[in-house]
Amino acid sequence: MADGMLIDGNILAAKALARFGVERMFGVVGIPVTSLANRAVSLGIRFVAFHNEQSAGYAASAYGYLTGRPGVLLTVSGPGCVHGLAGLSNAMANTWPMVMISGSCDQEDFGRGDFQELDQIEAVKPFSKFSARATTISEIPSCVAQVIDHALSGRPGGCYLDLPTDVLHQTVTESEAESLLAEAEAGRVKEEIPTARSSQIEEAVALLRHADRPLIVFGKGAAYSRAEDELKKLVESTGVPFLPTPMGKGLLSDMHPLAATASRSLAIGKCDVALVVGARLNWLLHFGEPPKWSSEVKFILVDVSEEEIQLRKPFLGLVGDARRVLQAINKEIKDNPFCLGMTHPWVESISKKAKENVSRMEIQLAKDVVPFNFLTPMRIIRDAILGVGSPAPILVSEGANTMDIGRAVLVQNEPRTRLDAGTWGTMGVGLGYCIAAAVASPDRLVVAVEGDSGFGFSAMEVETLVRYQLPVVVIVFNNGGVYGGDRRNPEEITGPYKDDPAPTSFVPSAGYHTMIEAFGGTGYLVGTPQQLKDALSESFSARKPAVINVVIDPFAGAESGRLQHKN
Ligand SMILES: Cc1ncc(C[n+]2csc(CCOP(=O)(O)OP(=O)(O)O)c2C)c(N)n1
Ligand SMILES: *[C@@H]1O[C@H](CO)[C@@H](O)[C@H](O)[C@H]1NC(C)=O
Ligand SMILES: [Mg+2]
Repeated sequence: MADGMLIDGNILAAKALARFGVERMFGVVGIPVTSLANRAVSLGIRFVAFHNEQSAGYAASAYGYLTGRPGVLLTVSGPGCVHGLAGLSNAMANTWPMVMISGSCDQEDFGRGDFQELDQIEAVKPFSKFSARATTISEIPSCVAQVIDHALSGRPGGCYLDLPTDVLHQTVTESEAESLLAEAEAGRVKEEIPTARSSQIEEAVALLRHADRPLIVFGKGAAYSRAEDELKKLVESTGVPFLPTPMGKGLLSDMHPLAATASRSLAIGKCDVALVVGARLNWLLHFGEPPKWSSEVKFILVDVSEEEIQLRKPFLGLVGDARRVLQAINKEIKDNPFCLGMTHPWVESISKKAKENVSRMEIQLAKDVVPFNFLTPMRIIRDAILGVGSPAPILVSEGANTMDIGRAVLVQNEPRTRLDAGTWGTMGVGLGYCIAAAVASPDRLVVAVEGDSGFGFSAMEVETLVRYQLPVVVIVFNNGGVYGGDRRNPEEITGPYKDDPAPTSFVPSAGYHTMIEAFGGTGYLVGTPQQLKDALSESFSARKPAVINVVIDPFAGAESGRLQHKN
């Protein structure tokens, strides 16, 4: 290319993204970023175009979690940026690496009511860990490098890059571009991940060794750091029972003999030392406090963030990458091993309780209840997923009853195969997560188990599944609304609108399966075990976009699922 050839900001931004390792982008195009998307495609980046930035943002966040590289969301200015905040904030809540890039209005016209004008740097502040604006074209490469690096550094999270329209239209020569890119690359700093001191590792091992009732808890932070092999080594060499958080499920198989998932109450209520790895002591773990936990429990907290340790004030805090800290712990144990054994009273009591809980559950699961309750179809789905074998499908799940019951029944055997509503309990993540999973792991089938309300938040993206022909099967538990049927006492509802449908109710018997048919995908309407089995077996082997609309008794399940005390 001739040295004098000019390239604009869109091209330079695309070049910077490609050069700094971005392989996938998610978004919605329009003025002023359409050309950025097209240029990115020409440079080998796959751009997945969505209907709505919310879903695209959720996809970018999940892609970051699954791959360990930031997922990139591209949006237009103003409303596009605002919709994208859903993804950015969810990435922060889940501590997943993500970069949102938005076009913004002309810098000269800012403050005069320009097209889609918004102070986007201000808007993203509460929802991001770092943001940058390229104020001239020459700043684009270094800004791109910075947002990518910050998203991954320390505790991962969302970052934002603002690209004003005038900057996207400025030009530099090809050779100027090259030197700007090289300079930005040279300026990148490889972050040093802290690792706990060896005295702390020794203390942690001593605590575990001398505990009467030790427990290992791990979450999606451990999954993100790919700590599964070290966790397996630790659990199996010491015989300490373990409890995964919902998205920690699968780091060790749910069917492992030391899994305490089915004796959760006993495990957290009675343990005296808990090694918590890559999981926060937030609401999901009852803040680590009584009455769910013993007031005597000593927490050993392993977290990549020093602030998290300061916030929780554990008995012992180990700052560091989960995998590396576990590596050090395993090394320390190896010199002087200990193992509880399956006949240790603590291990035995955990395993006894778990067996009781599981057999109680299995009796309920074994029944074929029609009209469907939650358990019968969940058992059939569990068996169909297990029938796929390895590599296991990635499970996406959202809803209240549907997600809570699914979490207990569906089995995770491989790491990072579960994506759900997460730390924020966010509804609407479903289709975005499905698309991210399919794009991040093309060898895996993706299966979504969704409440009908949860599904509705992002249902239009079934068209995106069809357009890209992604191997995603979406199963909708259709109980006619949020939590299911209208459970109100009619006498309590008065006033001129008392005959309106309940705020929790949707159109009964909605034909969700026909939505995907409108775009050429396959839809199934099922109400019996055999119909569901047939739909699953056909759609799982076809590996083509499908929606299975499962008719559920609207009065099965509970109001607000498991979280009744929070309602
Ligand atoms: C963004 C967002 N909006 C609203 C809610 C409140 N909410 C919690 S669960 C839920 C839907 C539950 O219904 P459904 O998905 O049909 O599951 P079901 O309990 O019926 O199986 C809603 C709206 C939320 N968690 N997130
Ligand atoms: C029974 O097992 C399920 C998951 O399998 C779990 O959610 C529930 O908390 C367990 N019950 C008790 C009392 O531990
Ligand atoms: Mg529902």
